[in-house]
Amino acid sequence: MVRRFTLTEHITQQQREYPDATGDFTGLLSDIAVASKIIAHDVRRAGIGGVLGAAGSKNVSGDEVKRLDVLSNEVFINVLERSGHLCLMASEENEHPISIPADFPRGKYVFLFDPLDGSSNIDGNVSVGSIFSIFRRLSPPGEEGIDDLLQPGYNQVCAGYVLYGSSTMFVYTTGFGTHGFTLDPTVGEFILSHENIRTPQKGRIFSVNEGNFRRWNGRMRRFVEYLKEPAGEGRPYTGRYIGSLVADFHRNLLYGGIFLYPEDEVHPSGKLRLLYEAAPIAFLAEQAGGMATTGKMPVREVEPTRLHMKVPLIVGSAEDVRLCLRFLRGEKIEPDRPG
Ligand code: P6P
Repeated sequence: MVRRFTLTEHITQQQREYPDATGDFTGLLSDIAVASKIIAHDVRRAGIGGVLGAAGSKNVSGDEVKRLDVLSNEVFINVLERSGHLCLMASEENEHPISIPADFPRGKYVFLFDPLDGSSNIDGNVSVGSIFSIFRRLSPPGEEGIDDLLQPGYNQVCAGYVLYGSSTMFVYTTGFGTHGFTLDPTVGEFILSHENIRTPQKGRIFSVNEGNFRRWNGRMRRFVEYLKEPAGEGRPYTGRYIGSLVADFHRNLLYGGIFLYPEDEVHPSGKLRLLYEAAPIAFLAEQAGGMATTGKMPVREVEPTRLHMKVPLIVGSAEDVRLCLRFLRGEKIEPDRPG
């Protein structure tokens, strides 16, 4: 019989890297997996569960909220607030930090999440995902607050996403590599399917919403035009854009390539949120051998100033990201010489 390594076993094995571990973190990740399975069940039957369509409101970032956004948000909050591992949470769907109710124990971690990223696609049955980031609290017990949440990406103790795609995948890192698990619905367990993912150093895919082309600065335009030039050695790149960050990122992580959501005239700081989208994605990419930058600095070095602040995101295969940075610095890249 083939040995099937479950997520719980993998987390427990990783816990052994920390001799003084209390099992707190293992419990938290297991609870995140439980919430993910509940959401996967709801997403998979959305069309018949009466949870498609708009919820009739907008979130703090101005995005239209879908019924499944509300449902997924409630699942994460209800499962995790009682876990005893957290002292505070923050969600894309909540303008303010989410406190742990007084009748539940508080723990030493904070949890930031986008409960259902890409949900604008859900009515069209396109893949969506949940993204999360975990920090240790900085404040002493009883004094938790916004400063526990506004931490730079290099402070993350864990980052991950759940991809509700052709299969449901749980991908996470604790700084010991990026690992992928596929949900076996027959037993309700996430099974290790992609151990220690290594993203190709150079890809042939670029993922960007070219509808914004005219809004980009000239250097970004030149970079994307360069990728599209038929020039032998791997160009033109293939354009692949789903419009769902987790789905676009996951494909490029495995195949190689570059994802871009740059700043433009309408999105002066880009569109993606730092704390629960760009920073966790950056951690996962770097742990797989990739790179993630705002175009001016590594994403994980950005010091957050606001809970829902946005940053430009350029992430993926290291050689492709470095080439993009050369264009953004204004270097002249000879057309016939690879970047
Ligand atoms: P656009 C989904 O709304 C999202 O937040 C990300 O998942 C995705 O990468 C991006 O926005 C798509 O934005 O402007 O191309 O539709």
